[in-house]
This record gives sequence, C-alpha cells and structure tokens, in this order.
Amino acid sequence: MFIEKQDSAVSDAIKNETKRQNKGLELIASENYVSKAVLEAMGSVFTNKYSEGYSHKRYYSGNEFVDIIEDLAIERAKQLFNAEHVNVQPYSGSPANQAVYIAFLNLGDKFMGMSLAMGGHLTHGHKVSVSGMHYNAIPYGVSKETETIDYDEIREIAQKEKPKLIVSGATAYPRKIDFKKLKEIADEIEAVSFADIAHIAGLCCTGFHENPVPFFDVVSTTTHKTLRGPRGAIIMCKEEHAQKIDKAVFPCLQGGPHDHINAAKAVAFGEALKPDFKKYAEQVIKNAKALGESLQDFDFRLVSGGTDNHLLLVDLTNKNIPGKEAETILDESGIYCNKNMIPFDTQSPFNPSGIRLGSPALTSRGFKEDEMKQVGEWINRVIENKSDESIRKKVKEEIKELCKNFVIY
Ligand code: DSN
Repeated sequence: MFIEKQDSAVSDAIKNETKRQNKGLELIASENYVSKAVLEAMGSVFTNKYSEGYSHKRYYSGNEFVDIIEDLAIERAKQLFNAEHVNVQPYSGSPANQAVYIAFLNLGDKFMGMSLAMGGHLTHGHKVSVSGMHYNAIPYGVSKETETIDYDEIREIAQKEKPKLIVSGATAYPRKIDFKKLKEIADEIEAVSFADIAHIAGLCCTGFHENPVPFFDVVSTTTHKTLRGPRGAIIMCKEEHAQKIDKAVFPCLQGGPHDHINAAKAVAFGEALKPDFKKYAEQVIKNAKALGESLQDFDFRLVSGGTDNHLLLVDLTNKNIPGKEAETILDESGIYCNKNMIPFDTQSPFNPSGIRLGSPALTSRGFKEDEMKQVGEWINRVIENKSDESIRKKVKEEIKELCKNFVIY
C-alpha cells in the first residue's frame, strides 16, 4: 500500500481498524460492511472531480464519466425503490433531511416527527438540531402500554396542530411502521408525507418492510445501513416535487457532489438489485429475531417484546446495569453496540436504561441463527459477570476464534 510508506500514522490506524472490525462483533444497528467493489469505487479517481449541477448540466467541464455514474446510481435507485425521481447527491442523512425541509417548509413552519427519546432521529425536530431550531417541531412517540407507534395519537395531534409536513421513520424502533396509515393521516390534513427510511431501506427495497416510496411525497434514506452501500444518502420523490428537491440539495444546501461516493452508490444499488441481496435482507430479520429470542431466554426485556426488523432495543433495568456501563463492558469484550434511551426512560441520554443491537453487519459476515444465539449467550455472560474482567477477556478470545470463520476483508 502506498499509504504505508508515506504516512505510517494513518496507515497503522487503518490496519488496526481493519483488525478491530475482523476480530469483534459489530452490533451497532446502523453499521454494515460494504463489498470490496464498493470500497474500490469510494477510493477511486472520482474523488478528484468537481461536478456542481446535475447530470448533463454541469458548471465545470470534464464530466462525461461523472454523468455516467450519476445516471447509473439514479436509474438503479429508481428500479430498487420504484421511485419516480431520485436525487443521489446528498452527502449524508442529516443534510438529506434538511434539504427536504428546505424544499417544503418556510422558517417557523410546523411539522411533526417522532421524538429522539422515543426512537426518532435528531433531524426529526430535536431542539439541538437545525430541524428543531428553524422550524416549529411537534413530537410524537409510542404508546406506554405497547411501546409501539400509536397511530390514533398521531392522528389526534395532527388534526389539532395541522403541521405542514409529517416525517415518519426511526432509528431505534424494532417494529414495522405502517406507512399507509401515516400517509392517510397526512392526507387528511393536506400535509406533506415524508418518510426517512434510513434504517430499514434494505428491507423496504426487498419487500420485507412496506416501501413508502411509491405513495409518499418524499422519502430520504442513508445508503450505508441495511442498504450496505457507502456513507451517503439519497432523496426519492414524486415527479411533481423533483425540481423543488433538486434545487434544495443544490445550490441551496450543498456544493459539488461527492462523485466517488456516488460511484459507490451505483455499485451498491447494483448489488442490492441482485437476488442475493433479498436473501441477505431476509436473513437480517431472522438473525435479529434469533438474537432477541436468545436474550429473552436469559431474561432480558426487549422493548415492545421483540422485533420485526433488523434491531432490538434492550431494557436493562432488571439487570441492574446502566446502558453506558453495558456498552463499555461489551466493548471490552469485543462486542460493539450503543447505549440507547428506551421509551419513557427515566435516565439521561448520556446514561440511558438500554442498549440497541442490530443484525445487519453480522449478517453480512455470514452469521446465521446459531451464531446469533451464541452472541446472545456472550452478551448475557458479560453482563451477568459485570465486575469480572476475566470473563470479558475469555469472551473476547472466544469471539476472535469464531470470527476466524467469518472473515470480512
Ligand atoms: N447515527 C445513526 C444511528 O445510529 O441510528 C442515525 O443517524
């Protein structure tokens, strides 16, 4: 590698990160492993290019090959999600969502989104995000009894508040989202229907979760979670909104697109169109369920009682361990996950009552139900023996051994 000779500090960090990824268990629900082809496209010469504007209408010369990759990414995304219009230029999920608000809202306008504390996302109206600062964000959540989305409550709030836009989608919600119902609620008050499917995009495009793209006004998604592409995002919308969305992305919010990333998006969408990706998505759900069942056998409480998708939210209250400590001791054992608020959490976001676990990355490695059950056993052993450092060392070794059979790169 050239970098090894030129810059050992960065090169060593890359090597160590590769080792860490190979030896440990990635359970962060928003992470995944891209293919070597996607990695190659990201590290390609397209990083050298400026191409402000859109395909065949650029501000600089020399864009004939950039146009090819951007057109490919658009066409493949359209086919994957059955979309009328696609903008592949958003740098990532947060700017993609900001572009949607810019397209449809004026400063101070009212919109509704799921609160972060209940499983939503910062960009769905949290007060520390520009979405909550520039607009009047009205939150909705889940029912206290079922810990699932309460559509009647959303309808009630929507009828009372009359927001101009309703955003649906979540980052820590283990159940299916009824997009048809949310569309009905938005239609009743003539609000813009906007879905952020970042977490579940790989399930939506393969039929394992309802796909809102054909009937929602606008849908955003990151490309690096269940979709298993490069770090980035896209926005899909009805043809009637195409111009508004494109203008909001460029020139309103962003400058030149990241062409190397868009090349990688095209490659990833090509992979997602293949039959193997459907099998992958199906296994992601089976693996999340298997992990959930294993944890339940060890008396862990799962928020809402289980999962329909790629993630689990685990309430650690009965295990007498705060989320932060659980995250730390699991990390020390080679198990990577994140502390997470549970609905109606009485603790702070910095040390909440739960952890979030996801199956997309381990499924990409080739894990099946049996391995996921073993992962549940390891999590239990580490948490049950939280003051015993030797258990963490032992688990880390056992994980390393298993991972030798599931090499990533
Ligand atoms: N940070 C992402 C997640 O972990 O869900 C969302 O942006």
